[in-house]
Amino acid sequence: VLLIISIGAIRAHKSEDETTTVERSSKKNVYALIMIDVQYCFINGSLALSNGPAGQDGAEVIPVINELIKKVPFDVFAYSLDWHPANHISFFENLESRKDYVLGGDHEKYQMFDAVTYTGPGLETTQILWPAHCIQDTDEAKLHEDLIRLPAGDNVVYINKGRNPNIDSYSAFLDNDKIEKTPLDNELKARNVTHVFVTGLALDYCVGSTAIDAINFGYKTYVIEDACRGVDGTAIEAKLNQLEQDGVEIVNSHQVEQII
Ligand code: VGL
Ligand code: ZN
Repeated sequence: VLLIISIGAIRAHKSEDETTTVERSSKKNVYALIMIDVQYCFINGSLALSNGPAGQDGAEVIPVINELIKKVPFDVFAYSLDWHPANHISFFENLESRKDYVLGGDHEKYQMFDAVTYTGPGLETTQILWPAHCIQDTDEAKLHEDLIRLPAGDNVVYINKGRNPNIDSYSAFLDNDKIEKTPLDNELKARNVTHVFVTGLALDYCVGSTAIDAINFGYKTYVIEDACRGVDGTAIEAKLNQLEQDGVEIVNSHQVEQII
């Protein structure tokens, strides 16, 4: 038995080395640009970043992203849209209808932008109470018209997230409880993507969560800082530092051409 185990161990060792060598010499880098939620709701709509602390102008990411699309030879482009049903759990306006699920009861004490913990059958989540935003098929849920919108196809994917009324989805990969995947990971893996560059809105929520999940799903992950804006304009530096500590590379849009 010992002999068999040790032979197995040697084999495993050997094949591991071989795979590493093969991967190093032949694995091609495939680069994706991910554009998070460049929608009117976050620019001049119901959750406009300009209303946040040290208000930011979400529209400023558009020329930066357009330049990247035009100048940098990305292999794959992914657009996400925050895409909520009207009864979504993240809306402050829906707190009353979900009051039976508020941990500790007492739903009346909560205000817009507070965090509330909901528990109940199939529900266990801490949720910031956002103003109703990005409701499916409304005008403000559209991508901003100035953003270059490539037609969906071989190298272009569109991801609508936050569709489940009972759980939010900051990340374009996974819901906030990390249970249900969107199609993004599979779409990127199907195209052999190895490196992702994350841009868009908002840095401190959907961009950040997408970048962290990208690392967890095995992608070399970059955030292009001048192609992002945040909800809390006072905390951008801190958020970037935190992402860097978590393994994300923070780059400027002008550096991207040298990386690819
Ligand atoms: C977002 C808050 C709520 C975002 C989406 O796109 O960053 N933030 N829903
Ligand atoms: Zn949302």
